[in-house]
Amino acid sequence: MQISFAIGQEAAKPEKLFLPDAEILFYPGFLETSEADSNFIQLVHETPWRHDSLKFAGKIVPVPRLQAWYGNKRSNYGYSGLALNPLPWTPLLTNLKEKVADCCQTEFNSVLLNYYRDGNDSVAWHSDDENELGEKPIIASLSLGTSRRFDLKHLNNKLPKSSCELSNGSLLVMGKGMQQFWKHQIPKQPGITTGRINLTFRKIVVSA
Ligand SMILES: O=C(O)CCC(=O)C(=O)O
Ligand SMILES: [Mn+2]
Repeated sequence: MQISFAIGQEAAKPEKLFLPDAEILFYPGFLETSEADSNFIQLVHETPWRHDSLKFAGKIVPVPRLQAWYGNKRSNYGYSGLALNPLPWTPLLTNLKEKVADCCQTEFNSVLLNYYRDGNDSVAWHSDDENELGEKPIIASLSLGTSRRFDLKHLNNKLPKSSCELSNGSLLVMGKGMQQFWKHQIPKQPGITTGRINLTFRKIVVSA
């Protein structure tokens, strides 16, 4: 069975998504469309996108999207054997970080940018549960450009899967329980020919 979230169009009002064992809020119109559009274009052009490859079962596989990692000094991050050193904050990313932090009433020291060039780009099922994110991370996910489907599944496979559309300018705040009990993915949607950028603001726990 599949349940979908009912998503309204009202700006700056969160919708609480009801998922067992997790806190998750969705702000459909977090950014005005015109601001989201211009931020998308600026980021496509000014970001030094990297196209990494990962080793899976002895094979080198290209990551199916482009990425960039920005943050405070020493907020190094890694997943699946890939080490990312942060680029310094740009004026646009600093501005977005402050807006998102204000909304979430928390601080972030880094942001991962994913650029899905079209519907063939994706991110596979995973939880953001790396040690450097701490035990109960708050991860705030800002979407720019073409809407993409975001799927969620509980680690207990008996619960129904959920999904929602991450639209241009929307903010999804994943809180307590999300990385511990749920996995998420952006599936491939081959009919989509236009791009999307996602920014996940995170707080890396920097050891002393
Ligand atoms: O693109 C998205 O909405 C999700 C990205 C994601 O899950 C990640 O970078 O960990
Ligand atoms: Mn993730």
